[in-house]
Amino acid sequence: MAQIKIGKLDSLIIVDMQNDFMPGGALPVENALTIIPKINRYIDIFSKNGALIVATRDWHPPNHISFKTRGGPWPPHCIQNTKGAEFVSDLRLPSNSIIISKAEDPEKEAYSGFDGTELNNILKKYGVRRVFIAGVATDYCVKATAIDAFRYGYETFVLSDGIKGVDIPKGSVEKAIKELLELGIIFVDEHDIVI
Ligand code: VGL
Ligand code: ZN
Repeated sequence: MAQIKIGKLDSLIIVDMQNDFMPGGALPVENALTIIPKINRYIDIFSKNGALIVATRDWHPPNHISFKTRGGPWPPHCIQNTKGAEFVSDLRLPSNSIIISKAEDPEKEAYSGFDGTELNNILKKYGVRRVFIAGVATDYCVKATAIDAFRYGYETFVLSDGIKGVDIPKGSVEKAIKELLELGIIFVDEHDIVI
């Protein structure tokens, strides 16, 4: 068991905890509601210790290329300024959280929170060295965000008890976790964090 002390050079990155990814939403992630209390606990721990809280959101125009209506793999979801794109109301995001909107270009899929956004510049500006990633979906946006964080030079942790995947196609969650581990990304859970 690791003993990780959270501090000012750390960032909690909460990926896409939006209504459309919850059960009943347009692109539901099974059991995604169950990680909300856990993520709220992480928010408490990280903010108490002065870490930067970041929340990414999938923020598509209505004609996004990833939608089935345009031959893409996904039903229309997280359309800008709709209820489905709002953060889950039970998520206790602090008012000073950094919100990163992504995948806004209608012609380009962007799973990573770093892709086409200011996220790397913001993390650098705050002097962040380690990132801890939670949210959905393990096999898409969590995975892509973790890989980019690692490539940009951040020590990258995935919070294994704070993620859920879509597993489309079947086996993609397991494959994603294997890929992240092989790259050098570290999986930890609440027990590894000193409170
Ligand atoms: C996501 C599929 C499509 C995600 C976003 O947040 O992981 N997955 N758009
Ligand atoms: Zn999307």
